[in-house]
Amino acid sequence: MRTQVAIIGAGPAGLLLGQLLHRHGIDNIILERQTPDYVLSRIRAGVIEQVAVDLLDEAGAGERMHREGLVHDGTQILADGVRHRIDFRELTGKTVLVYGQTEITRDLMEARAACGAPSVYEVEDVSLHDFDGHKPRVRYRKDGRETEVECDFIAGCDGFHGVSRKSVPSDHIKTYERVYPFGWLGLLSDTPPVSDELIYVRHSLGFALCSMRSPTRSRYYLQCSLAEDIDAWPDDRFWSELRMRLDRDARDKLVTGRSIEKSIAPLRSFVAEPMRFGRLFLAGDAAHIVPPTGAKGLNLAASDVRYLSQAFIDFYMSKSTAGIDHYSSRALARVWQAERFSWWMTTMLHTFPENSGFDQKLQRAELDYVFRSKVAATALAEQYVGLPF
Ligand code: RFL
Ligand code: PHB
Repeated sequence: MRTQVAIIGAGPAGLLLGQLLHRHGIDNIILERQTPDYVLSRIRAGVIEQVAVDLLDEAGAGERMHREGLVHDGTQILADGVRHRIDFRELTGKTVLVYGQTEITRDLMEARAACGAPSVYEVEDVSLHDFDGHKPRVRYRKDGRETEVECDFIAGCDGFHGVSRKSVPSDHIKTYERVYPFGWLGLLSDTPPVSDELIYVRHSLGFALCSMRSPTRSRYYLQCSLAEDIDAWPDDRFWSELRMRLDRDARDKLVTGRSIEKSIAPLRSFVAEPMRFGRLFLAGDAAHIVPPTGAKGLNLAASDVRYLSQAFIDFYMSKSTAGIDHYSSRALARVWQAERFSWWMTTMLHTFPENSGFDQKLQRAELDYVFRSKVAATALAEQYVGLPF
């Protein structure tokens, strides 16, 4: 089998890239380890920046997002019992859209099925070959049958645990990592959100986040210990712990109900450099991870895809290799800005088990600065809505 671009992974990065290339007449195949239903069952991102909105439109998959997505003009931070509002529109002229990763993935899957571009789900033992030469190949097994795909380029969009990054010899790649001493316990429920804006909560018991997917579906998170067992968190315990971290107004408005999903995610900052190895290109979580506090993971995947799709389009349409040659440095410059912002938001809002009194005072001073200074609030808002390209 032969294609122009072999894409590993059908998460948002792989699906978006595949759709953008297809619309420019560039052949591609997507190879995914899981079933479509499994991919759609992972509850992840909820907040998207303009870059992701624009790319979904370009991919021809933005129609439902515009109909159902919720435009958010600002966000709220509840710190030690007092609520503050960061007005994105006033401070930056921009807004974000609340539209779940599940819905984005579904829209992209449907767009791909409608145009007949090939995706192979439930592939096993994907392996990458000869990407340091001119004729890379990808091998996989499906239903016991081995297949080899010859291609011009491989796009590794297979997330943090994927095979692409691991296929690079260790002396060609450098990784940077910070693992945080806590995780997020998330709960999804068909209950109306407690507020029409997200509320980021700093509390001595630990961070919490009130988010949403729609006017009738809420997403809540609690900072938890990494040793936490999900079975030790029946819904009632989750709701009572959340209530303790909220203010009076939110406590009064909170509507609780049966969870439809509950999971624990560890928090990590991670970057692999470079993001290109000959004819293999990494994009999205395969190359970098941010803690979710800044809502940047999916948006970074989209910004990588913006650079990478343009690089391939320039290569095939105008025989230019400039985009390919600069892909890694361009993507990484944006990645490190998002890494810094996500680390900063995480550090400012969470309770760190090892923090001394001094660290806690600094954390409080940092927050006070954001609440009192328009310049500091603007810096937060500018990064939250997405830095300009
Ligand atoms: P994904 O989504 O992990 O997709 C990778 C795909 O590759 C497949 N795969 C393989 N396929 C073939 N062969 C192999 N060997 C393979 N190994 C893996 C996997 O099955 C999968 O389908 O990566 P991608 O596309 O780069 O997308 C990244 C985003 O999913 C991620 O950054 C965000 O979800 C992060 N994130 C958030 N991002 C935001 O922008 N805004 C948010 O509000 C936000 N909230 C979140 C988040 C992530 C969270 N968790 C669970 C880590 C909230 C949470 C709780
Ligand atoms: C979510 O709705 O899942 C969400 C929103 C904002 C974040 C992280 C997660 O910062």
